[in-house]
Amino acid sequence: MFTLLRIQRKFDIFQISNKQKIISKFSSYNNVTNAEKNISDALNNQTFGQPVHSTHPHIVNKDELVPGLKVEEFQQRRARLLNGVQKYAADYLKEKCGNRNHLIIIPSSTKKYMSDKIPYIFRQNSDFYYLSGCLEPDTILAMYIDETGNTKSLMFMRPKDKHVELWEGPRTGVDMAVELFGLDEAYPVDSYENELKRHIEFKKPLIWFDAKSCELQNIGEITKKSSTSLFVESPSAIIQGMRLFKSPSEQHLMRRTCEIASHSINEVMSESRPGHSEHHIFAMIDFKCRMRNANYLAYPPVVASGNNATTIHYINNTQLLKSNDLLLMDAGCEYAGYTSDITRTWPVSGEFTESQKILYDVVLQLQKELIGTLLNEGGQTLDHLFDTMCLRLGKYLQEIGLVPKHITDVVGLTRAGYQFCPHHVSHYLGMDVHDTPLMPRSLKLLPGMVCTVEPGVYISKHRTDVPKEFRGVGIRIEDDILINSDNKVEVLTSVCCKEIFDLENLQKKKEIEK
Ligand SMILES: [Mn+2]
Repeated sequence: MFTLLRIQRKFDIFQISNKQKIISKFSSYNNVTNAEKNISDALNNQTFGQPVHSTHPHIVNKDELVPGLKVEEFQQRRARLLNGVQKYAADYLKEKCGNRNHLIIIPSSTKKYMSDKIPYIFRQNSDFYYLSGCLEPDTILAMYIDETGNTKSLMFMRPKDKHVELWEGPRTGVDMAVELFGLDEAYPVDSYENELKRHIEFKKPLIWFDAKSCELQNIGEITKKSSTSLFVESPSAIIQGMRLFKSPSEQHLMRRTCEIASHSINEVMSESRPGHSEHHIFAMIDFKCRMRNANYLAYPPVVASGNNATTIHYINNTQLLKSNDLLLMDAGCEYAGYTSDITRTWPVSGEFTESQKILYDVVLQLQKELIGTLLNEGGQTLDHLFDTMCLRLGKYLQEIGLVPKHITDVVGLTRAGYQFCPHHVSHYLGMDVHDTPLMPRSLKLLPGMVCTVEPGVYISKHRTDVPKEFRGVGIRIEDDILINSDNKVEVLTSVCCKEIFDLENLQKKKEIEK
């Protein structure tokens, strides 16, 4: 209870600071012409540790730091966060900690290896990327605000190293970091301990650091060791409170990642045939998303045919597709740090059987109703939407004879519905697939929020309490939804087919094209 209250307060703090007009106190990037000149000069003999406009004009536009986002947006985020922690401390931590100086420390991800020197694809820590725009591993962002409201952002970078760069590719280095990321100062990562000690001695700040999520082991230890005499608080809930609301540029990126996955899934549905393996379908969706410039799939996709679809997290993807089966695919991609998350279920043969059609129609009607309920009674929060789903699913399944007629009360029908769909109907979506998990699903939906709507029905082949023709079937339909600036429900994945007529036509159309 106590933790929840703290998270709620950290969320509220942002709501208040969000309404204030925060004036950026950063000065080092004001002289844009100078900065641009320096960057372009530097490019003659050096490159950066991530795509920038000069080296990758096909990825990053002229005025952007990373695809879709300008450096000013990152500066504003840092300023809002600093104001947020100061306000939170003034309201709730006064008695425990009288200090008005705050230091926020956000480490990046580190590289991970599958075996000796063989790396996994690197993925940046979302909080770190959200606040810095930096795509390099083993880097630290530190932000500071004092009692008079003076702020500073600095980063500890991996230094340039000719030998290592020969193997691993270029690093941005210390010298270019200030201008590229719009910081006040930059230091080599080796000097972190000394700089931290100096700052702590001089300012005695309240430290905002989340040791649990810190992947950089030595940085975690140094930070803990250096701050033993100080009050340490996690900044995660405040940052997630910010990330929960997507800015206009983020909304644009969400639209893009959802479009990429939607078009790709339409193609996969039209090209899948009996005899393919689930593994082939995985390869197809991966290929099609990347060909549309997604970085990679956002998660290992579920490609589950027939009874496999009743295992909710089935990712083995090893079975062959059989003619009379349904195929459930839960797949999404990551584009410029933003993810999509879609599920479609379609008939392998291109035609639903009668019983499949009946069950699919229940899930489809329910899913469309739930989307229509968002922002209204029964759909004002994700938890409300879940209750609505369970009750209606219970009722609709009763209508087709899968739930006993004698159950008539709300609790009984809700429980019956839940037995057929034992997962939540929605989660927040953004830079992470299960985005901002510290944010409760009991928050009222507001403009800028993105979530999924994903009811399902799962009936194992071993169940004996439903008619035989409905056994061994898993169906889920999942779309991604934005509450847009007009406070309207915008379905970001609306181009992805889900009507029975369209699904049955996709394969036929593909045959005619040949
Ligand atoms: Mn989902």
